[in-house]
Amino acid sequence: MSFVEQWELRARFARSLSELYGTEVPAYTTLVEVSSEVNRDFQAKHPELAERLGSIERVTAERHGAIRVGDIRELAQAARVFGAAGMHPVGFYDLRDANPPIPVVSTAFRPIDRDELAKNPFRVFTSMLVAEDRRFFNAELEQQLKEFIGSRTLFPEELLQLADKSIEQSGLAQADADRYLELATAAFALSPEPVDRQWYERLEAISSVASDIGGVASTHINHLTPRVLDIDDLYQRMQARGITMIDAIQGPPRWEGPDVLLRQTSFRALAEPRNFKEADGSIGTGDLRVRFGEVEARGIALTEAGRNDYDRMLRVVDERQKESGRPRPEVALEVWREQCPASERELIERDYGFFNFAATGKSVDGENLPTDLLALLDGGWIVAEPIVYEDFLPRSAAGIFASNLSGEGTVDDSQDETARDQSWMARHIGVTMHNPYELYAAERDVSFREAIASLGLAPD
Ligand code: OOG
Ligand code: NI
Repeated sequence: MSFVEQWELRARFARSLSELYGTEVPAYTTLVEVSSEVNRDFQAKHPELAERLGSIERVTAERHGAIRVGDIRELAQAARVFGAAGMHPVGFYDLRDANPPIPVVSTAFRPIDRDELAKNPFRVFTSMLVAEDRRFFNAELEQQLKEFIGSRTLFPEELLQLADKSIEQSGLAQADADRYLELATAAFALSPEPVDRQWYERLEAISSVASDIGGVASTHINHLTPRVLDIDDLYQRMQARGITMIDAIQGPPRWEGPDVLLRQTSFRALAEPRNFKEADGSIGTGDLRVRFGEVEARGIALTEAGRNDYDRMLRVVDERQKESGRPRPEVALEVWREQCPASERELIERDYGFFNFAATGKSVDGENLPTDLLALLDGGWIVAEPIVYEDFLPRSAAGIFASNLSGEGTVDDSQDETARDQSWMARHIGVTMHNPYELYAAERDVSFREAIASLGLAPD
C-alpha cells in the first residue's frame, strides 16, 4: 500500500477544502475561475515575469485559508491537525492592536522549507479568541465563554490520533491519509447545529468575530484565498461580473517598481442560512453573514529594515491622505515613487529585500574577483532571485476582519491585564513557533554561501 507524504497530504487537504468551500460559497468558485483566467492571460503576456515568484503550477494551486478557534487548547489541536500536513506555526499577530481592535491573537500554519513550499505552499491564518481580555469581555462573560468553548469538540479524537501518526511518520499510509483528509475537511465545514440566538447576539454586540468564534459549537473556514499574478486585472474582472469588491486593494500600491509583500482584496460572501435556537426553545432559521471571498498577489519578502520602512511609508500615506483628502491609491503611488526602492538591485543594496543568490557560471579564470555582493552582481558572476513573501500583513488582516464587523462593537480601553503575547503562545501551543525573518534569512544565507563557494571565494 502506498505511503502519502506530508506535502501530498497538504496538497490534497487544500484541494478538498477548496471543493468544500466551493459548495458552501458559490462566489468562491467564480473567484477561482477568474483567478485562473487572470493567471493564464498574465503568463501569455509576460512569460518572463510570470514564474519569477513561484512556478505557475505552484501559483495556480496556491491557497490560504483563515480559521478561528476559541482558546489555546483548540489552537494546540489545530497545530497537530496542520502539523500532519507539514504546516508549522510561523509568526505572531496581535489583532487586538488593530483599528478597530479585534479580540484575537493569530499565527499562520505553513510549510517552512523551500522545496516543501514549492511542492505546495498551503497556509492557514489561524486566530484564537482572547476571552481574558477585559477590554472586550467582563469576568462573567469570560467565564461563560470559557465554559462554552471548553465543553465543545472541534477536532474528533480519531483525527488528532491520525494527525499525531502523520507527524511521527512524516506521512500516512493511503487508508489513514484518506480518513485524515475526510475528518480534517469535515472539521472546517459549516455546521448545521442550531445557533443559540441570545448567546450569539450577546457576543455579537461586543464583536462579531467573538460571536463567530464563541457563539457557535464548531469552527469553519472563514475564507479560502487563491493567488493571482495581476490583482488589479482580477479586481476589474470581478466587478465586471457584478461582484461588489471592497473599495480598495490592500497593501502596497500598484506601481512600476518591484512588488513587495502582499496585496489583497475581498468581497463579502452572501448571507448563509443557519438554524437558530430561539429564546423560547423553538428552532427556526435565519441567516448569518460572516464569510468571505478574498484574493491576493504576492511579492518579494522584506527584511526587518525593509519592513520597518514599509510601515513608515504607510504612515506617510495615512498622514498625507488625511491632510489632503485625496484618494488613497493616488497618495500611495506618489509616496512610493518618492521613497520606495525602485529596483530589485536597490532593494539588495539597502538590504530591504530577501533574495537567493546563484553563481552564473561566468568564468573566473584570471579575473580579479570583487568580494562585495553588489560588484559580483553587477559584474555578472552571480544573479539574485527574489524570495516570495509567504506570510501575512496585520494591517490587511485587520482590514479583512473589519469588513466582517457588523458594528464596531464595544471596547473598554482602560484595563488590559492580559499578556497573550508571542512568548505566551510559543510556550503553550505545543510545537515550535518560527520567526518568519529567520526563515527567509536562512534560505538566503544558504544560497549565498553556495554561490560564493562555487566562485572559489571564502565567505566572510
Ligand atoms: C483572518 C484575517 C487575516 C489575511 O489574509 O490577512 C487573513 C480572519 O478573518 O479570520 O486571512
Ligand atoms: Ni485571508
